[in-house]
Amino acid sequence: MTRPILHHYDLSPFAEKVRLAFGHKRVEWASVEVPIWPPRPDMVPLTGGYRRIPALQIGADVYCDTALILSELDRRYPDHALYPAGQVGAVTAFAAWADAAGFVPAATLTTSIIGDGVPAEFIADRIAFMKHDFSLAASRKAAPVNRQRVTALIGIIADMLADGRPFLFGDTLSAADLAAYHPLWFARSNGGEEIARLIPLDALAPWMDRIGAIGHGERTTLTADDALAVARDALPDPTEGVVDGDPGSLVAGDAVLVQADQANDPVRGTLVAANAREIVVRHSSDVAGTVHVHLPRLGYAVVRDGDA
Ligand SMILES: N[C@@H](CCC(=O)N[C@@H](CS)C(=O)NCC(=O)O)C(=O)O
Repeated sequence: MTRPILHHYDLSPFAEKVRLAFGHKRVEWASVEVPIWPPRPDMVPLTGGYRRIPALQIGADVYCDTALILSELDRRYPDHALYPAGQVGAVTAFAAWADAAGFVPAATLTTSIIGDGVPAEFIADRIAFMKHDFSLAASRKAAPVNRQRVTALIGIIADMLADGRPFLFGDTLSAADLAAYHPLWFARSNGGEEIARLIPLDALAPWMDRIGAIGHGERTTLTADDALAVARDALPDPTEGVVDGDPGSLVAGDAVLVQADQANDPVRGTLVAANAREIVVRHSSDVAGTVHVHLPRLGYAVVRDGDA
């Protein structure tokens, strides 16, 4: 099977979800290190404009957003399912909520401690892209509100684990655990001892340690140039299973723009297929050749290019 390639940086909480998924499924993968702030000239030709981290490349297919990346990993490596049978909907909905609830509050509590060491370029980029200020001063000012938000997340996780179950949805790890875990992982790994004052994690420590112990599977390193060559030398997989049935009445062959609800990094290309779970767009460039860019349906809208 073609080796999956993860475009990411080590500090990325969302990428940690996928690295742990590789560990859980015992998958061999290749790591392409991406700069922590753009420009990302070697990644964007593969994603058609999506700039966020991580992106998963398998040959000439590129999967954006961890929600879809994890379900694609389940499709290709069904053992140790992250969306367990009978719980797919509940896990998907919980994970979408936890991703949104935890990431910015936990990251901003962390920068309220370490913000002085954060490069000015990073702060300026995230203000422009996310309209969010990670500077020390702004993070400290926002700390009381972010503590409340993270406390709510921790309370829900604690409630779910209260009956002694090892993972949020039962005996096995699911995408729900990874979504609830990654913001707390980032805070615990980067916030030093002081983070315990802002985010009391003691009650969740056994659950977090259980997840951390999964590790990242077998990781090798690949250059960005080599990843582009992999895409150029491959053909996208047939899109069987993703039937032509877009609820917005678009059809395969239309020039489209796929826009996230919560971020401004639209993907441009030609619609290949779309259904209730996934949108597939063809994108071509000299450096990457023709790729299929896959995005989740939940949280994204596809419109005719020019109508946006
Ligand atoms: N919904 C996306 C969110 C990804 C995301 O926001 N990732 C962060 C890094 S952890 C990011 O891309 N930040 C801006 C950037 O690096 O350009 C997912 O699940 O993959």
